[in-house]
Amino acid sequence: MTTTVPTTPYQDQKPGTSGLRKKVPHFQQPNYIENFVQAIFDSLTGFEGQTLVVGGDGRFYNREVIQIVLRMAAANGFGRVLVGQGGILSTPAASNVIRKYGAFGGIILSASHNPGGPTEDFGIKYNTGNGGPAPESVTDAIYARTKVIDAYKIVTAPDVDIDVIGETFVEGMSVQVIDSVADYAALMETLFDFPAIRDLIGGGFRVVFDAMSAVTGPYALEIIGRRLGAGEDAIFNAVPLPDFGGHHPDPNLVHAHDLYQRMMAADAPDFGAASDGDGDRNLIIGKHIFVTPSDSLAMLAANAHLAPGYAAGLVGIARSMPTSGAADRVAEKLGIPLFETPTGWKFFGNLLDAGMATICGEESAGTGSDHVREKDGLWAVLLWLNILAKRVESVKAIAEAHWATYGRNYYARHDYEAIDTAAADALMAELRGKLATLPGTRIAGLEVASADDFAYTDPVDGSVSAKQGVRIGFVGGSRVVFRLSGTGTSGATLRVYIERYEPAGGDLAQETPQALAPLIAAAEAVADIVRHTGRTMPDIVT
Ligand code: G16
Repeated sequence: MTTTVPTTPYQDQKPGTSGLRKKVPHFQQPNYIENFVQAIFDSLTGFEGQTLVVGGDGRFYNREVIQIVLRMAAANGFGRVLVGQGGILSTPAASNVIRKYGAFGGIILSASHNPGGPTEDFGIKYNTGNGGPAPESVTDAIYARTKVIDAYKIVTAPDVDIDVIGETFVEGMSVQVIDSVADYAALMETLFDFPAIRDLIGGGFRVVFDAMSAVTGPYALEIIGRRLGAGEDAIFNAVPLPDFGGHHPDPNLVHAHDLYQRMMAADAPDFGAASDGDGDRNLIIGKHIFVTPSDSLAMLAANAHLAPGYAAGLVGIARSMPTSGAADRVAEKLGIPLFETPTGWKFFGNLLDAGMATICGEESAGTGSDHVREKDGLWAVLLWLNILAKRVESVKAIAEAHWATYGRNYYARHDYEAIDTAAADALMAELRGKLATLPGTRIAGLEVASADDFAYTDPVDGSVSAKQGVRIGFVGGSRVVFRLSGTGTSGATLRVYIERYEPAGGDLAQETPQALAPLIAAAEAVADIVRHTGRTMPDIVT
């Protein structure tokens, strides 16, 4: 039986960089989930009788919310829902399921790399029929609806057993619980040379993967552990836990420190990797060398033709604005376009759909391609392994050869987390206020060549996204970029992106902190971070 339940709106349900993310207790307020889900459905048309995909990264509250979504999808008229077994679907796997089964869209329950648990983070994101995050036009419509919503629709029905593969019905709507891994693993086999990777690993090449007690465990066990023969012992923290074992499932050098230590040890394996809460991010560490996400994008693009799925070459490369310019040089050499988009994977969707870009990447540890419409952590790992299998060189040798050809973009991101929102806004406002006067002046000894607030005009639909980050470029090609994160859940997070280009033939073997020291000083001088935030050090350096 369908009931229309009166509700009152919340004013804070504005989706951020990637969906609505809040603390679990916030989501547990009366009707908070129901309002948002109904606002999603109210913003869509034509889904009656269609298929919805639902899954998440297994974090705390995932199962409860799935049951609510099932009852509301039935009440709103969907014909079928595909649910990952146990409620598990990595974000790229969900994107694949949406595309493969021609679904109308999908609801992905994740707060990505943010911690999980009863007092930690939860998130809801809507993806459209192309498998990608809803564009701003849709998220804006959802937000507008949340502010005035006065009722939601739900059926009365018992919980569906989402642990058993098979079909059940909720008030006439089919619910199919599907294997979380099978479709994704099959897709990966079409893209990469599995026999070559198997031979590499069989020949003694040692691979380790840290699933960080998050969603990629089952995927990595099946693909890397079994199909590629690395064995189950090669996968650490392989069981998805609702609280990620109390850890922060963010594959960076701080939160994947154990992996880093292991890869720097004398007897390190040849290749180490990790993924995040929902499986869309990646960390790549070769024996004794960390590969920055920006470099990884460039190196993957330069070598992608070695994988069967990309043997025909790339049509274009896209990167988010704060991502380093390393990929630009690869695009230039390949004679293909390079697109610079705002932060947020959703901005790649149009380029991928229009066949204008094949590979995309972001400094925030996201890389992916046109195989789905999300960034894809395991995809990046497998492409690296495919390249390693074909080049039969170490990660370090590949990286050094790359820099020798293209030059090196020394790069770091400094995050100042949970700072006072008003202080962060003031810092950005002050910066914006002086942009026009900066070119031609010197900051901490460096001459400013350009200063602006990045605005993007989508080349496909002409939509404009303004105020996407302050960029200050220096003579010689170095730059610092400032923006506030759109994914944090406590106060504001200031991100400072620092990049210095060293051409081929220059000093390519410096330590990154030393290479960037003058720029770090310039960032402080121009933004007055200490004065605004009271912080003398970033919380995280990646
Ligand atoms: C999301 C987005 C990414 C973005 C990242 C960081 O990733 O999908 O495009 O780069 O957030 O965004 P921000 O700098 O605004 O915090 P994820 O992995 O959290 O879904």
